[in-house]
Amino acid sequence: MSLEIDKAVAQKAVSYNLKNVNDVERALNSKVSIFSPDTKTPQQQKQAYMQYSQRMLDTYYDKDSDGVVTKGEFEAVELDGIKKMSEILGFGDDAEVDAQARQMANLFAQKMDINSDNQISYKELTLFNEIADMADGAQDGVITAAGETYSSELFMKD
Ligand SMILES: [Ca+2]
Ligand SMILES: [Ca+2]
Ligand SMILES: [Ca+2]
Repeated sequence: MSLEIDKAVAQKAVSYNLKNVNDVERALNSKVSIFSPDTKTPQQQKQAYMQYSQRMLDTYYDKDSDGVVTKGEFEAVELDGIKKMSEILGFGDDAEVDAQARQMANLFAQKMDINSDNQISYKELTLFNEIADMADGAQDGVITAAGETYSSELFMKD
């Protein structure tokens, strides 16, 4: 495992522990770099995406640490993030906001589970991260939060 991937995964912590407006700002402006100086060939790049994706799942989504991220675990983490963000930004916490957040997290988890086996695999997250990386115009291992948003919008389209 490269130091770059360790560092990138650690840098994402703020996005999964939102506490105040500063955190939200940092999360929305986040930018990680997952390629090392040795990441050169397309195979090495693929390896970096896969390792980063597996580490992200292990670190932030596998809540019961059983080595598997269920669709439910993924959805719960995403819902928590959406709800915290709307709470901090003052979008309120009424039934409508709550229903929208639930719908969004549910749809995202459903689309992320490409093969519909009720688990989110590193392969599925790898595809997401490859698209997120390319969204800034360069497949250079630099993934921005804006790229992730672009990728999730693409995933959630029919
Ligand atoms: Ca699990
Ligand atoms: Ca799956
Ligand atoms: Ca990029």
